[in-house]
Amino acid sequence: MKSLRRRYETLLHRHPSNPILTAADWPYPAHTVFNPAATRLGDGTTLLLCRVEDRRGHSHFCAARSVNGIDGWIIDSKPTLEPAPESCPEELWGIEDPRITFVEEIDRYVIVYTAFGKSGPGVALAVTEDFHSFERLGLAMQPDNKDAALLPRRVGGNFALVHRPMEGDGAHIWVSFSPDLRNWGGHKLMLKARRGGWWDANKVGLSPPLIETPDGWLMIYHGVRRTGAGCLYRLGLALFSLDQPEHCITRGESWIFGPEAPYEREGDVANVAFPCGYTIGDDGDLLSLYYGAADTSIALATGRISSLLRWLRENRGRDNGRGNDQEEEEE
Ligand code: BMA
Repeated sequence: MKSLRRRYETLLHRHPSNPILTAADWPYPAHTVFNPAATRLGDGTTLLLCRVEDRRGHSHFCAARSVNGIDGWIIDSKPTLEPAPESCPEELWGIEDPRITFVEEIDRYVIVYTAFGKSGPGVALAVTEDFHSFERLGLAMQPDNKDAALLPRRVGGNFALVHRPMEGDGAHIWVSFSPDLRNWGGHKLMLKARRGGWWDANKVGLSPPLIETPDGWLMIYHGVRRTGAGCLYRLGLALFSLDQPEHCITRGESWIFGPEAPYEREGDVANVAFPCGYTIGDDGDLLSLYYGAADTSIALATGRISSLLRWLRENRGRDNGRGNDQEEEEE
């Protein structure tokens, strides 16, 4: 088993001080902290917007700031953004899994998150300048939908939102467009879950926001494998056209990162590595990926964008985002 695994290339390296943040670090009572959004502020500081779950089972967001993005975190002394069920009933049971995109056009950070209410999880947007005050734009995608993030600029004149509606038993990744971040349409299927025995069969979802590269939009997505012992959340790669993000250029065949470390294997939800954010180093290539480990703590893995793109070129699957339709057609 050991020798087999050694033959796969390691693209994302776990930080030796993982998990870098746990509920024990919190300045107020918290059950678990996980699935953080990430961004670099104007002065280079790393900001994580962490999902904090309390003992009611409800989540809110809390900001943690660090100069090096690894340690020395300064954590807000109280929740940074709390659910507002009186004005937003869709947030009755909490807000979860934020993703941050800085949008130059409006000079603001857009936070896309899961609003969890009586109708199920939906996709909501909020805008902020400073992570102290927030303007909610409301629900962009009605339930059942999650795993969403905004592109940093307009494409073909419109903002673009990547998201994951549930479709019966399956779940595929879609992209939708808006002139004003409030009205969404032009929905296009972006990446289909494969079927059968694949690691990403039946259910896929966007992990952190897309990464803009000269070769295209690089997507890190998760595939959910259902097993007799529960679900396995693993990460794969795909690349999409810069002008037409619904057009998949390349999709990798294998997963590149999955739960292996004890803190990913054990926790409230075992076998989960769930990134919602990254930062990019000053060289434009070093990727620091922040992820929730077992829905319990926050961990960091680093890699190079150039290595992910090279791996994709070397490990491209035959499909172009259509799942394994072609494989089935050929049977
Ligand atoms: C997904 C999301 C994540 C969570 C994961 C594993 O559906 O709800 O918040 O980390 O399941 O439990």
